[in-house]
Amino acid sequence: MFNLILFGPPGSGKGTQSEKLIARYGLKHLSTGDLLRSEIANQTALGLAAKSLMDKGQLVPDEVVIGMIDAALVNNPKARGFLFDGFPRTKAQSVALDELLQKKGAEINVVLALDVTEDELIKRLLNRGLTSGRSDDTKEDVIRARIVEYHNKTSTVADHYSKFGKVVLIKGEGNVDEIFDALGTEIDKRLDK
Ligand code: B4P
Repeated sequence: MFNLILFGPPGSGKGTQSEKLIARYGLKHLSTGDLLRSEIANQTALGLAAKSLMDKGQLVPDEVVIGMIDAALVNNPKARGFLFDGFPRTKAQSVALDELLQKKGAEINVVLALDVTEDELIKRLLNRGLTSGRSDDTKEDVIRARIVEYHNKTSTVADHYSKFGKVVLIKGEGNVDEIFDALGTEIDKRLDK
């Protein structure tokens, strides 16, 4: 199995690059943001509880997203690997993910971290908010709250995987295809091993 975390702040291009990466490498895409938005669209109890947090730019509780990922791993026993997009977002989620993969005799092979300046993140998300219909993309104060959550809680995920030498920083600004090529180069190096 080949398991990849696409890491970075909100708006860094995780969703954009994930679409291209799963098409090239045949990995199963697991985006906790997409899973949560699907719960909201279906108006489940979980979705309604998550929406009030997401609308404020806050993270959803660890046990909720860990449960979703646990179920997704169980439901995809034949996957050749997973691309984790927007997960893990806390130290507890990282530890839980490592344990879930260990049960499958697998591990995270690499964490590709997209590096984008804060001004560019805000510009991209406000721009996406014009068409996405996402309530967390339309207000600048909510976008800033998401970036604060990222610095306070999510950046520790990179520290966790750095200890194992698994984090590679990728320039996340510029042309989408050039960024995709840079990500692909790092994946190919590891797939060849
Ligand atoms: P996510 O759905 O993960 O949303 P995101 O981080 O904002 O999106 P992403 O980073 O994928 O966007 P992209 O850059 O592709 O999370 C939403 C919310 O869900 C969180 O705030 C939280 O409340 C909750 N949540 C999700 N997972 C959770 C977890 N594990 N634990 C707790 N809570 C969780 O796109 C941004 C824009 O940039 C797009 O418009 C795109 O077109 C543009 N763009 C991309 N690349 C570009 C480039 N190179 N140049 C110019 N524009 C570019």
